[in-house]
Amino acid sequence: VKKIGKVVAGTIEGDLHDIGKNLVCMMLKGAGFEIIDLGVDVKPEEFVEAAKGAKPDILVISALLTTTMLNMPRVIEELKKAGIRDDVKVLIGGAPVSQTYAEEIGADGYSPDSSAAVELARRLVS
Ligand code: B12
Repeated sequence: VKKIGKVVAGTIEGDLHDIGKNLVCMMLKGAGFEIIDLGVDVKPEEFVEAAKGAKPDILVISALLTTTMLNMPRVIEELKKAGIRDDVKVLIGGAPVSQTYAEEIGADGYSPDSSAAVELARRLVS
């Protein structure tokens, strides 16, 4: 499969749920994205370090807890502090997350499931 983009993925700090994130990664890989999976309980600073190092097109951030989704905007703040917010698209998802929340925190996109995530990721890199 021809590579169409690079993704750094992870479940946000404090959260150990990874089934949904893994599904999204598998579907993106199948669609031609290179995946760097940081795993679970990923600190905002770790997302930013990976974004600096690997220079992905998209950060995929998952949260399954209403408490840990509140750590998602910290990734966007840290990207801004590092001066690289405009270099990478931020895609968020997970059961408690919504389109409204994505807009509120300034993410570039939200999808309710892994198939829709692939379509959105394709659009974001095209
Ligand atoms: C499996 C599970 C666990 C497993 C996780 C195993 C693992 N390796 O992931 C274990 C047992 C470890 C666990 C632990 C806990 N859990 Co739990 N867990 C679940 C459960 C049953 C299923 C979640 C799941 O995997 N769903 C299936 C996947 C495929 O769906 P998904 O994650 O939503 O992903 C899809 C979409 O959301 C989307 N998506 C996901 N991520 C992303 C990212 C992007 C960028 C995009 C675009 C899309 C996307 O695509 C996916 C595919 O379609 C849910 C209840 C439920 N029925 O949902 C509770 C649930 C999430 N857990 C809950 C809780 C409370 C906990 C614990 C706090 C329990 C405790 N007291 O210890 C701990 C937290 C541990 C921690 N720090 O994270 C609550 C959360 C409540 C809340 N309001 O926040 C839930 C809702 C159960 C409940 N009804 O109370 N849990």
